[in-house]
Amino acid sequence: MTGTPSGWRPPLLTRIDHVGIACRDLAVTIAFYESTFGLVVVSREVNEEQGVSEAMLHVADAPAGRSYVQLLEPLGPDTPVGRFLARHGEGIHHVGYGVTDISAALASIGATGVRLLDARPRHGSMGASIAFLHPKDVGGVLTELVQAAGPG
Ligand code: V0V
Ligand code: CO
Repeated sequence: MTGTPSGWRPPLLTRIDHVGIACRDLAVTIAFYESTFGLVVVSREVNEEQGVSEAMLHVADAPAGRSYVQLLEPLGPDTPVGRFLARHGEGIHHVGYGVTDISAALASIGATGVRLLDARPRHGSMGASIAFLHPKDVGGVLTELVQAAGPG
């Protein structure tokens, strides 16, 4: 054993995986991020379960994995991002944090009393497993846990 303090445990969150940004027009917003920041789209998907058409733009390679900007256009008004746009307009919708074991992270975080919007992981961008925490229990921030797909 190394000389870590008793009670120390490794952080559940290993990196910022992505910042999710709600927009009205995905193509227009992608073009803005490409031309203004030089970012590159590495994935575009429609996720019916989450009610979004989304794009991932690669930002950096952190030690624990890649990080992205996720641009989100709602598939309709009666979806999480559709309701968010109606209420708040365009802007930051959620923060997605990397975790190494999403089921263990959900169990640990749920035990603290934070409400889990997803008791079990769901299908996320690029084959990741994702789950959301209630923004009212995380200081007003809709928080997503992301376990990236393994190699292959
Ligand atoms: C709503 N609220 C938020 C919020 N959305 N607060 C912070 N950040 C947000 N993004 C607040 C809102 O202002 C209200 O507060 C309250 O929550 C209830 O709002 P609502 O209009 O009733 O909204 P609902 O019915 O959409 O419920 C909100 C939640 C819902 C967060 C429960 O949107 C949800 O389950 N989201 C998780 C799924 C998701 O967002 N999927 C899209 C991304 P006041 O005004 O009452 O105080 S998909 C994705 O990221 C993928 C696929 C990926 O990364 O791979
Ligand atoms: Co996300």
